Amino acid sequence: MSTRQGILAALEAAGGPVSGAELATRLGVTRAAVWKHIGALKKAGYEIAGEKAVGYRLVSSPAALTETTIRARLGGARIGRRVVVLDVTGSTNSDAMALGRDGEPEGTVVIAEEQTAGRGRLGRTWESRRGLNLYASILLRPPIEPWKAPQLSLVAGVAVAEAVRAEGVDARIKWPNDVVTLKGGEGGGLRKLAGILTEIEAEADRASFVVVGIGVNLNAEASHFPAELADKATSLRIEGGRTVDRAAFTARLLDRFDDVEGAWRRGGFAAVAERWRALSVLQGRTVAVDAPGESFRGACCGIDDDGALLVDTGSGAPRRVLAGDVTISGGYDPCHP
Ligand code: BT5
Repeated sequence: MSTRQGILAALEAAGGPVSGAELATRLGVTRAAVWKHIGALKKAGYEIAGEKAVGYRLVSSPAALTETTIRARLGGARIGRRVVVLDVTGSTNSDAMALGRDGEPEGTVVIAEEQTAGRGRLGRTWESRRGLNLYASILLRPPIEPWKAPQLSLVAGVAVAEAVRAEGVDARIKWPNDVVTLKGGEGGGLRKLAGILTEIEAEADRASFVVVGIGVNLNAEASHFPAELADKATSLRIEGGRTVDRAAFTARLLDRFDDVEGAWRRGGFAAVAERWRALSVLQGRTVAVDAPGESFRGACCGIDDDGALLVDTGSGAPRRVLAGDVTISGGYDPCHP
């Protein structure tokens, strides 16, 4: 943590005034250095009141995402050890892939205020309007066989859903890579709050690096979505009715990801499967599966410990789906594995 981040973290933790002398002692710098850093933080958009006898008090943080605003709130040391915040970029996933090729260590996160070529799976577009939401890509170097990389989308789904739920919004996961809310309760339609795109660069039997891209709609209003997403997309603001502190949300999400991904790395997908299942929206529903080379319907029986979706088509053992798109096509259906 830099001195500047340290000052910010101390002011945030105090919630009230902290004297310049105390900040200087805690951070091992002179009072003049504290004064200089306070000046720089003010320039960066922080409102900091300086009261003579009592010290400095943080009044408000800037609305823009910055490395300082995010890192000052991070608990974990691994994910977010470096945070690169860009104003505008094509796709943060492309940027993180490029860093991966250049030998960047894992844990670096690329974030942008706006993406001009934000992407989903299979060449689809991710709407990435400026200044409202979160577009983040995490670079990882897990020592895994390439086929396991899609499990990281499931891992990220748990982290996103848990971070959203901490904001009081009932988020669920839709296999493989959507975080959704249920419009009108269990029987209603789904609205997409977040999407995840995991990309990999690999040798034949080992991943070189993996990039987990996460897009979360935070402060978008209904009018910000294009017409074709009007009844498919939602945001934390729409669901919760208040503006989300994007830096605080980002830090919470990265900490959750640190936790879930750490468990996955130590114990495989089996170690996080229960957390995933508790959040799944497909369990017991009739679903239509559109997988590479095959389409079918059946009752969703959950996922196995590799992260494959299990679908009971009524003939023999449930089918294992490793990749594809799933839509809910009916009500609840008992599963007969
Ligand atoms: C995804 O793909 O859901 C993965 C989205 C990943 C986005 C992040 S942002 C940071 C990083 N950088 C990138 O370039 N990408 C990642 P998929 O399952 O294919 O869903 C795409 C579909 O979701 C689109 O075809 C639309 O129907 C819908 N969609 C697009 N933008 C949306 C948005 N902002 N909110 C909700 N739904 C959206």
